[in-house]
Amino acid sequence: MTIKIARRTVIATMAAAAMAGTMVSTAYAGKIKLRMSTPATATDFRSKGLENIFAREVADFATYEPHYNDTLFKQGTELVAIARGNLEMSITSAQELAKLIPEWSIFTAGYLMRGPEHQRKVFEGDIGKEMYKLVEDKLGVKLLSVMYFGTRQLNLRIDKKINTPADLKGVNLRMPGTDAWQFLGRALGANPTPMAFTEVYTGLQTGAIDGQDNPLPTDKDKKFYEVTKQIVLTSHLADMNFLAFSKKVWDKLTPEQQAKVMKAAKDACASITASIVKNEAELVDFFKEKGLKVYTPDVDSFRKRAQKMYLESDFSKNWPKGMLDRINAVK
Ligand code: KDO
Repeated sequence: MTIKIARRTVIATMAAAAMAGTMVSTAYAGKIKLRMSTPATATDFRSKGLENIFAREVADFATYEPHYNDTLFKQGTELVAIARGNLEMSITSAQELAKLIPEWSIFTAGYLMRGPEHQRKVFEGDIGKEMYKLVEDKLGVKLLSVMYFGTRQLNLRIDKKINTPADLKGVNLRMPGTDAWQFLGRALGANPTPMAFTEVYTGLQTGAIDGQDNPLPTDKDKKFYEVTKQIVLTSHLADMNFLAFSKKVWDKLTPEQQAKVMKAAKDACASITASIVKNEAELVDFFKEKGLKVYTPDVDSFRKRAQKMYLESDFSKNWPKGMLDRINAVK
């Protein structure tokens, strides 16, 4: 009798377990590990926003494990690592996506995106749905949310007054390593040099480069003001990042867990955007107090040159038909 009950009990338990599906496997398998790799520092607004908000909101079923300063994967290799199942999350960019999906290069064009609100409306609307689907289908990466990263400005260690693109002729401007970034450097009139983000401070300190471009909050967080003399407010790219998530991991989550991950991403990215907007507004005075010259050049001359170069570039041949007008039409 005992044996029979035991067998029936075992069968019933296994059937219940099968019906519960992932609930049982997730429960027994413990928390899902979400490794995130970024070249950014631990003090960067994006890093802090993800730790304080995203990590907390998914904590009942996932362990968020950030790796800063390129210590897990080198800048620009994260998307392939996620696609190969060796990484779960990263903070990616249109420039990195464009390397793998040429249509994305439209979002690397200088003077196109107008700022955080424009970015949010573009990527939370049909354009975002279409462009995110390309990434899911081609890379197995799910972009959870856009975040404003700040507007990129020139930051130089040389004294030369910069008013128009002609003034950047021969200036050795560090730009991140992808083709899209190098093209942006040329579109500004400079001589672009590829260099990893984590090497930029030393490059400025030693004179290996004449300058770099990043949003003001990054210039402060990385203390670039210690080794540079001026900030030229070209405002050449309202920059944005995307919280990238492994589709393989996403597909294993329950619908409730997927909803929590999505909400956690949106909450974190909204907070990061607000922090960067607020911080950016205060930083001109900060850099002037640090002894840097901070001034606005003839921005129109930079805008006109850059937009012409992008429209005539090979990049534009890959832009989805009508997409440029659709992006500009988002108010
Ligand atoms: C940089 O290398 O200058 C850059 O700002 C490029 C961005 O796309 C992004 O990779 C960023 O670095 C890192 O997140 C570090 O801030």
